[in-house]
This record gives sequence, structure tokens and C-alpha cells, in this order.
Amino acid sequence: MSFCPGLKVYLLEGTSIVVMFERLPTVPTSQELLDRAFRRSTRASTGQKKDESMLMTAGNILSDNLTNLVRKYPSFMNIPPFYYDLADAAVGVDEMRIHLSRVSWAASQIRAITKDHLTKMKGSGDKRSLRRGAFGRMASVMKSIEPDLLFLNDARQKLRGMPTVDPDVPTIIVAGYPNVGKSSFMISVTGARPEIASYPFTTKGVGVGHFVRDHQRYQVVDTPGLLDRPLSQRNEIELQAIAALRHLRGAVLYILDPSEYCGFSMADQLRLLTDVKGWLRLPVLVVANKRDLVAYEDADMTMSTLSGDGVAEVLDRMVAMLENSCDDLGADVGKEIGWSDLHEK
Ligand SMILES: Nc1nc2c(ncn2[C@@H]2O[C@H](COP(=O)(O)OP(=O)(O)OP(=O)(O)O)[C@@H](O)[C@H]2O)c(=O)[nH]1
Ligand SMILES: [Mg+2]
Repeated sequence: MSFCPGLKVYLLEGTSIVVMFERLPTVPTSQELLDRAFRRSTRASTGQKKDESMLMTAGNILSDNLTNLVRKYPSFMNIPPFYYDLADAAVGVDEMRIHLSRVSWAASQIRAITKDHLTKMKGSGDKRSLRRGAFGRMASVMKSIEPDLLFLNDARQKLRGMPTVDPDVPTIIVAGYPNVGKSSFMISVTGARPEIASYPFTTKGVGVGHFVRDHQRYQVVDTPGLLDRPLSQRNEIELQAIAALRHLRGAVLYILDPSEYCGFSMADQLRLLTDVKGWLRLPVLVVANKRDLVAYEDADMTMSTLSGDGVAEVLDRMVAMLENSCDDLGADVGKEIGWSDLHEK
């Protein structure tokens, strides 16, 4: 199968493959590209046909740089759905395609300007002003794609920060309303250090931590908080949590905050739980957190990630759920994740 050039593929322990957007190139600004092209063209300004050679040098440098940039971005055709949805939530795949196509358009405009002016130069007495005119037109094409280049550079930063989730490692996916203690749980059971704070949507993207139990490595995926609202109204941060819940395999730890110190009512938190259970294909353990603040009877378990009470027991139960569910989570989910394609490679 063909691969997106912007994706890095890792072979772990011979079989597992993890994809990351690590190889995306830095995106220069319009001005940087123009400076590079015009500087090089000055060096080419020797000999009888110096204006022609300056024009050709600048035109080639600009169009080649733009074309190479577009080629290095993934087409998003062959990537696992989890990464696709994550990228879509973070940067908008369709928007990214539009910006890339504008950069391609600029490359072809610059090629056309070069060709057109080289033709005009034949037999002309004032090659210098033709060359200057061509440079002016190239500069305005480059200026017109300034927002596109800035967008792509911003997208690159976001994509490079995406987590590495190994599909073959048993995974606990931590979900729930904002501010209920998801990242605090992740911190107490793994060495990861996600940001925690007393305001909603502290976690802005999917994070991954690990722990080892009986020589088996486990993954904990910390997701951003979700609100109980239709998919169409969800923000890009929530959509990353949805991507993890829809496409990763493992078991879900759904955290409730009965103290409501998180700022959201239990009615809302329970409605989201019902909604998620409606479409989720993974086993779910419902745990009431912040038991140092209030007692709550109606969850599967209770804990306090602040004092640490109950956390070890919750982890034991999650590990047992993962062991029991391994067989059930076989081929179908694997197919959905899209990893089989990668393994073929
Ligand atoms: N009293 C008490 N506070 C807690 C407990 N667990 C977490 N908190 C506090 O709750 C707040 C939110 O914790 P986080 O771990 O950032 O919550 P989160 O669910 O990851 O939040 P988002 O990333 O915004 O969705 C922080 O101020 C924590 O200190 C707990 O067991 N007891
Ligand atoms: Mg968090």
C-alpha cells in the first residue's frame, strides 16, 4: 500500500505499528521563500543572459519549494480512522486540503509567469524591466498565499503534538465531563504529567501514559472533557475525545464527579454517560471520584484521586476488564481502527 509521506511509521517489537505526524516539514513564510529565491537569483546574475537566468532561478526555487511542501503533507487517505478523526478535530482535514490546493495553484502560477516572461524576453531590448515585472508578479502570488502557509505551519505544530497510541497495548480510555478528575487519575496511575487545573477543558488533546503490571505494559489514554450535547455542537477539543472513544480498543473508565465541584450537574454527567453507552462498543466502568468530598452509592466504584483512596482498586478492576475483554475486542474493532492495512506493510 502507499503511505502518506508526512507520516512516520514505527515498527515496535516486530509487529506493532504506531503512526505519527512527525515528518511534516516546517513551512516557511512567503517572505522567507521570496528572500531565498531572489538571493539565489542574484548569484545567478552572470553572463550574457543574466536576466533570463535570474528569472529561471527564482521561478524554479519558488515553484519547487511549494510543490515539495504539498507533496510532504499526507493525503489522509490511508491513515487509521483514529488519527484521521484526531487530525480532523484539531486542524480540519477539508480546510487543510483547501490550503494545500492553493499552494499548488501558486506553484503553477509561478511556473506560468516564468515561462511567459522568458518568451517575452526573446528579442526584447529591455530584459531587465521584464525580469523585474516578473519578480513583482511572483511576489504578489506569494503574498496571496501567506495565510495558507501560516495555516499549514500551525497545522503542522498541532499534528506533531498528536499522541502515539499503540494499538496492540491494552488501553484504558478515561472519559467524562470536564474537571471531574480524568487527568488526576492518569497522573496517579502513570508517570505522565498532563496539566490539571480547577477549570473545565484543561486538557486540550488526547494524552497517553503507561504503567506496567506483571510484565505487561498498559496504556492510559486521557481524553479532554465532554459535554452532553449533539456531535454537531461539539468543539474541536471534545471531538478528540470522541475520536478516542470511537476508534481505540480497550476499556473505558467513565469518571463522575458527584460533588459537582467540577461545575456541572450530576444530571448532565449521567445523561452523557447514557449517550456514550448508546454508541460505544467498549466495556465501561463508571467510577465516582472526589469521594473525599461526597459519598455516592450509584456508581460501580468510588475513589478520590486527590487522597489516592480507591484508585488502586479501580485500576485492578480496569486491568481485569481488559483481560476479560481481549478476546471480544478482536477483529471487528481492529478493522475499524484500520491497523490491518498498516500491518500489511
Ligand atoms: N477534592 C478533590 N478534588 C479533585 C479530585 N480529583 C481531582 N480533583 C480536582 O479537580 C480539578 C480537575 O481535575 P483534572 O484532573 O484537571 O480534571 P479533568 O477531568 O482532567 O479536567 P479537564 O481536562 O478540564 O476535562 C482539579 O482542581 C483537581 O485538583 C478528588 O478526588 N478530590
Ligand atoms: Mg484533563
